Amino acid sequence: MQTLVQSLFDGPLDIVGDIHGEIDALRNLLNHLGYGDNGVHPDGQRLVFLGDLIDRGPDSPAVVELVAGCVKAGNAQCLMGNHELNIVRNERKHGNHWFFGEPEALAKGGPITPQRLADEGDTQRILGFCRPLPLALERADLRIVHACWQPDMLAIASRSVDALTLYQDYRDQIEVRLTPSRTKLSGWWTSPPKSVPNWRGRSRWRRPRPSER
Ligand SMILES: [Mn+2]
Repeated sequence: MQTLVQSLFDGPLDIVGDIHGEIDALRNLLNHLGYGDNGVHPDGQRLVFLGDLIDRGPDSPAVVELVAGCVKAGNAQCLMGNHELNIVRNERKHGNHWFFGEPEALAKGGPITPQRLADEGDTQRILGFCRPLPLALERADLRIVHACWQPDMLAIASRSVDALTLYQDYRDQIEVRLTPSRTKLSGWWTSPPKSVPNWRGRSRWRRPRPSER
């Protein structure tokens, strides 16, 4: 069974970060890099998308359709970003109202880019593509993740098969730690233990070991 940490393609890669609904920029980029339909490259190199395909830009459904076509053809791999996780969680955030078929409200600085709104068919196709996306890809010489390679978390992801379930499990644990009545754990969040070496340089947070709880 495929877990949330999967094998990265061998061979030469082009790695593409946050597209955020900018379909024209994506088409131009793939054309510039020599990719044809469904991500076929004459030299056999392949694409890795880092996630955050959607939101903010004008046409998120078209970006997902293009990337999904490349993945289905075996010419690309794609990670889940936090924006994909938001829609998998059915969570409205600024920039993703298109997914719920609604125009975006005015942003702080004025209207945002007009966005193509998803219809029911788009919604099902997009969820079908996004929900099973892996959180990380690795091979002997390269590891790829959307945001942060946090070894403890990646070890857990490598034993998990569903990002939504993993998120909910960890959300519950975080809630427990943030609840003042459960002070045994919650104190860790406001003052990380001094015994953690290089606390600021390592990562934003990590789970306390049992000895630190
Ligand atoms: Mn992101």
